[in-house]
Amino acid sequence: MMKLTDEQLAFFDTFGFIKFAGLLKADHEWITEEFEAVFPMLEEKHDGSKRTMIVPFVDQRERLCSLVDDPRIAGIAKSLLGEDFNYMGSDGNYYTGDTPWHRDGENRARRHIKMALYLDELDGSNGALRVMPGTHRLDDQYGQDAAKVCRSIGQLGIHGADLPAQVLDVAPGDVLVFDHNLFHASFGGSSQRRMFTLNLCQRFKDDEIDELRSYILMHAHFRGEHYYGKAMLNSATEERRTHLEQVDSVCGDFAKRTEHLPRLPMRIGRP
Ligand SMILES: O=C(O)CCC(=O)C(=O)O
Repeated sequence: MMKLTDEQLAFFDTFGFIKFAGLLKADHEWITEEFEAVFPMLEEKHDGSKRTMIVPFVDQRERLCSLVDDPRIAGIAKSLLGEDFNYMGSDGNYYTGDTPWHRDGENRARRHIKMALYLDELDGSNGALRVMPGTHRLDDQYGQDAAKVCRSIGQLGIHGADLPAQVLDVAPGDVLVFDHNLFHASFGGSSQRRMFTLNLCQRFKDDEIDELRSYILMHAHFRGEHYYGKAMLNSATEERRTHLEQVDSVCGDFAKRTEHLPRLPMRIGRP
């Protein structure tokens, strides 16, 4: 099982991201094949006019699900989130164009991270992810000031690509990991930029279960009793179950209490 060093942990704590160059290089071929195998489930083909997204993504294919158990991926997750981290879902994308500066969340109670796998070589000129180091520190004055600048960028007359940031150039097989609180964006991408994510977090404490319920509702890929896709649940080992159990139990419980309400659809298709 991979384990992050103290230096890597300090880097992540300080800057809010870390890049693992070449981590899954040997697996790039099958990962790309599996990625492509998910998209035919959509009736509409990606035509480049806007982003095409599938949620939950890795949950659609057993082999992609196995990434949650992979000792490199699980090792990073355990180092950053603890042995009993939660798998919180994933999205798969054919992006078109820019992604403006944003945070994926504002979490104070626990750490939420995203692992992003881009399947093509990218740099600052063609849509590589860029991050604003340190902005994950929500209560730090810098984090607050940076948030104001990012949100008022329209009025400032500055293009997002001109804000100070770290561009994370990627080659196939690299894994990018960042805190959901971190400001991130991408500019100059083509209409065929391929990427998928894994979202993971620390286990919710017993008195935070209402917050978990809200998270599940907000992310709206809860169907019937389950938040996860069939392949994810059916192929789960005991070890993987540790990372699914908290969300799945809340969904089961929630499903019973909301039987009379219409079910939320699985969010498959275009955002
Ligand atoms: O690659 C991109 O355009 C942005 C990715 C992103 O914002 C995300 O995954 O949260």
